[in-house]
Amino acid sequence: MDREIKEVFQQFEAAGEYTGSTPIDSGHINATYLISTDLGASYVLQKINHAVFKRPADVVSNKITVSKHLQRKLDENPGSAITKRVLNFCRSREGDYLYQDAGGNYWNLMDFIENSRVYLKTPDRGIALEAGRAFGSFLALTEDLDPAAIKETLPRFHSMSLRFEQFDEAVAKAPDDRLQRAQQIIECANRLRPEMHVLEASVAEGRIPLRVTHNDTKISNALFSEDGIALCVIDLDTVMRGVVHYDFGDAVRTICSSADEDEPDESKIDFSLEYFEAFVRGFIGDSGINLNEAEIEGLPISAKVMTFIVGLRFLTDYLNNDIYFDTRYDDHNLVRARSQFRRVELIEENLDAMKEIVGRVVSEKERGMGSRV
Ligand code: GN1
Ligand code: MG
Repeated sequence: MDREIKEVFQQFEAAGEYTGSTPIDSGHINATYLISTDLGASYVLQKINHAVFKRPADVVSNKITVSKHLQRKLDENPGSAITKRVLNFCRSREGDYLYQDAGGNYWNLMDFIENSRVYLKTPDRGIALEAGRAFGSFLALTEDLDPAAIKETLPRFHSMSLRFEQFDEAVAKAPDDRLQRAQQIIECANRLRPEMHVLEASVAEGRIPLRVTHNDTKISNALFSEDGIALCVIDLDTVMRGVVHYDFGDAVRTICSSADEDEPDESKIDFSLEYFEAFVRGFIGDSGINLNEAEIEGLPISAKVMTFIVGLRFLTDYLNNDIYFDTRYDDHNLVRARSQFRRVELIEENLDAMKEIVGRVVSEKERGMGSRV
């Protein structure tokens, strides 16, 4: 493996000689490696899972379009932009940002942002605030990027109808043992089904503007400095056209809890209103994002819907014998699904308080008050 990684790395224009690689395994789809070199600079090498991303060239094209746009914005407003750093992709020796090896695998390489770290779960409200700033400013800075410049790499990615179609199909074909172990949670998904289409319906009504969205705003996709300042949003694989709710809702799923995404012990899964308020202050109050009334109105419920959709996808994959997400043990996808559905319950319990917080932060923003965390 090490030899393969070294050979692929050498196909890119990078400074320094390869000295070693370590897998970074926080992602569930693509394989990612941290590469070290004799000159001290490090790189992140990514193998794109082309069973999932059928057009890897489009994925890389989106990454380049967005990161070049962000870099331009940062250069124009060095003082005002919250994003401190932007991903920088390296060209292959053939001049493209994407390299295809003899085995048909697709790779891309980017600079590692030095002195940075990620969190797999949220440690405190300062990180929740900073994560809100990072994901909110990603949307603020891409507000003037024409969504038509971005390719639709995973059609209907956040479509609830599609996810239920896939779920129903999986239930029909699932092996008996898995069906049995998942019985309770399948019932839970079916109970919630009618109310989960609200976001899709309001998008279809056309009151919510389409913009460039990140679409995978979990806490581990923000990069922080050692002293807890958000530096950059990473993992641009799923950047597509979307609505603010995709990013806001999915971010709440992991940022407003101190539990791991796959926490198996339900009693350890919390929902923190304190983190939620900090996150909202960062996302709406500090980021420079512009939201219309319909967008604001849908924010709290989007947390419930987006957390549910991820849970439904884990459950579907469990019923399909784990063909999509990487798993580390037998029931991993089932545990992940339960953990998301527990969060859905907790969000439901806190929905009124969440609406109040969003309303308060929006009105403070209108009155020109900044974040007060
Ligand atoms: C997957 O591969 P990764 O970990 O960045 C998934 C997201 C899910 C996420 C849940 C292309 O993201 O949609 O929200 O797992 N990505 C894809 O952790 O399906
Ligand atoms: Mg991702």
